[in-house]
Amino acid sequence: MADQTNLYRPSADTQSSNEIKDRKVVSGDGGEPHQVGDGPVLTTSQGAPVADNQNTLRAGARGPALMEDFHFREKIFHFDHERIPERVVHARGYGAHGYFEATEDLSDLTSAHLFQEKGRRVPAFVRFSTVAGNKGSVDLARDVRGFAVKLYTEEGNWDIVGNNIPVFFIQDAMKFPDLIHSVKEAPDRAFPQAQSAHDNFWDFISLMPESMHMVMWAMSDRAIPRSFRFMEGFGVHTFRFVNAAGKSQFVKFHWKPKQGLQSVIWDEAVKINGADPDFHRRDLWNAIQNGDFPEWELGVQVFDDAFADSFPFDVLDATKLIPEEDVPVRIVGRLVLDRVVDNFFAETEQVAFCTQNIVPGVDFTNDPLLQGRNFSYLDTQIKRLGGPNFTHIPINAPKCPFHHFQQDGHMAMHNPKGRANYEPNSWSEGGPRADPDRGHKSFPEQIDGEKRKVRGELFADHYSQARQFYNSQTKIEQDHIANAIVFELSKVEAPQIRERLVAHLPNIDKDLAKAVADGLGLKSVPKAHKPARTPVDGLKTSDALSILKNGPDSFAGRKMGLLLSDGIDDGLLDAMTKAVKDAGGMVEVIAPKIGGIVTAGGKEVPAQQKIDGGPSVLYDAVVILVSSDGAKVLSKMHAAKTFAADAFAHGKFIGVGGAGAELLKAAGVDSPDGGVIALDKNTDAKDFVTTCAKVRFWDRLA
Ligand code: HDE
Repeated sequence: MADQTNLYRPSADTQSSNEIKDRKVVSGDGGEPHQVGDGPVLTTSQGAPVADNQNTLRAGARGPALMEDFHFREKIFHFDHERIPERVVHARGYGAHGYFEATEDLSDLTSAHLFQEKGRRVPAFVRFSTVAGNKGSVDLARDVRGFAVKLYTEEGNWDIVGNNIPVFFIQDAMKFPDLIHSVKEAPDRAFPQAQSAHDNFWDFISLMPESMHMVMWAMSDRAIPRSFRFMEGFGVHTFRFVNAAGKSQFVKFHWKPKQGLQSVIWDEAVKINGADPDFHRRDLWNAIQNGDFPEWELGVQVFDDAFADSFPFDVLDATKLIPEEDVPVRIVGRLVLDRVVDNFFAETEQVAFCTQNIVPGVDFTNDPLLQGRNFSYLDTQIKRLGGPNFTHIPINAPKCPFHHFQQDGHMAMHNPKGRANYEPNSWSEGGPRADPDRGHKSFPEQIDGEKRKVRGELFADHYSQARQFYNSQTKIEQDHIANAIVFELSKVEAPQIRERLVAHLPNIDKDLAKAVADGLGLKSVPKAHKPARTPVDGLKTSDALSILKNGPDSFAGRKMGLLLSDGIDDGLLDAMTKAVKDAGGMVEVIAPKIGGIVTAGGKEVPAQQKIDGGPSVLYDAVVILVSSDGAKVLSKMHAAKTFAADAFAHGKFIGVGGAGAELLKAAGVDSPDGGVIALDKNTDAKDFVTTCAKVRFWDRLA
């Protein structure tokens, strides 16, 4: 019987810390100098101590290398095999550990062990990702974000493999390879990377009316989140909860960030990708390392067959959502991320999410996308991780007892013990047996149908919810959607593709169609495609769909950039630093030199960024606190002027202390508005930080 106590654990020798330790450097056997120290002895993978890690074994100092050097051969062979195939989608991702706690007893709805009692906690691992880009691509591509959660429950691993958008581009898994081929680099030229702004993607999309709802989301600021911490997650599909009595209800899963929703704007995204391609992963790492643990609430929308039958759309259609106003989201748990990984590859890269990993009390529905995924995820892990034993890798292994008769295969690490590896058997140590009471039972849904390649009738409505989403946005958000479509289609070379896409938009909103047509320089809005099914009229708008209506209520978790020069007032600097920290935010000092600045009072303040490495796009709000000499120096520096000009152009709140106004002027900000706030006295700092909770001075961008 397989046993979970047998997991391979390498010794943890090194810790992530910034501490520097000067080790003694000595010369090798007449060769390169090398370090000795009081740490463990370097060994081969077989555990043999290594004497020299600088020189291969040679016949003579200038002679040929010898094959006999087993240490050299092992080191190089292992290096040669370091890479595994990256994920075919969601290749770029970042993970963290934490826990999930049930805040409600849901035993009336589900027999899931986790929900049998309020307060039950299980370990969790979450991996966030972009979809289209390769592993080394930028974090702020316009893209959907993966939000994959593994809950290590006492009755097995439960994976909720979701996204930050509650609907999907396609309705049937059959179309997934086409969708992904179209968005990834074109096969003949191998570009563009991590972008949807190209002909192939829009060619496919414009021929797939079912994608229109998701396109509205993907063109909204949801696709350029400020941070993983400030985005929602969704299970997307309709699942089932099944209780101990066998009663089933439908359920949709939502993750709601306690931090509030926040996105960047497109011009920021473009610049952040240059300034810090790791913006999102760095953000998550820093927050967790600073003890500012991000938290999400788990919400469920639970509904029965009667609701499903009365809903104007098919609840099995993943291109549709159920508005929160129709079925409220009930908060039933909390997810907290409180630990970064020890090793990126071992954990984040090797974690294998599978939609088919569910636990008793949870079940699938016949959503054709979900059913297809249940095949794909297992299949892809076998390829990616090299065999069926990927469940033996610690990050994937259950943390509850597990016993089965699966055996052998590459890298088998806990094969069944003893003689019995089959069942039934009559050996006294005969191993595990199925338990009809505890085991997972599929909901015995009555199925009756013709075997055909078809979809449900209601799947054919492709525009109603796209319109509902668009109408639920604030004016600013609607403008961003129009601008994003114009941007993307302006990168499309074939005019026919541009027009074919625009011809969908009048079915969503006439003003949107007109704005996009104008933005593209079309003479008129093309004739609308005929909808396959008459759209549903009069759908109510839903505030839950807007980011701006669900923004933060404090500066907690946000980052203030302080642009400083020598000779500034100590009091204001201290007051600002304190105000940001008191609000739960972070400060980063940007200065002309990385060595930092010296205040008027003679205090040395180290910088985290030299001005050209710390543009204002990296911060949620900025303060320009400079002396008049400092303002003169900075006003001649392009990076400093861009810092100020961009902060203004991006609608940021700008605190101005000392001679900061001079830099703003030099940057072309001639008419400061209500979002540019003079910091005359130390007490202004607190008010400024309170104001910054609004994230942007939206009037400037309207
Ligand atoms: Fe995935 N998807 N997907 N997907 N997906 C993968 O599995 C697939 C879909 C999602 O951080 C792959 O391990 C098909 C919807 C996330 O490791 C692969 C279809 C949603 C992740 C795969 C979909 C997702 C993946 C690639 C259409 C949101 C990253 C590597 C039916 C509900 C998980 C891997 C991680 C990854 C297949 C559609 C979310 C190939 C066939 C809808 C978050 O198995």
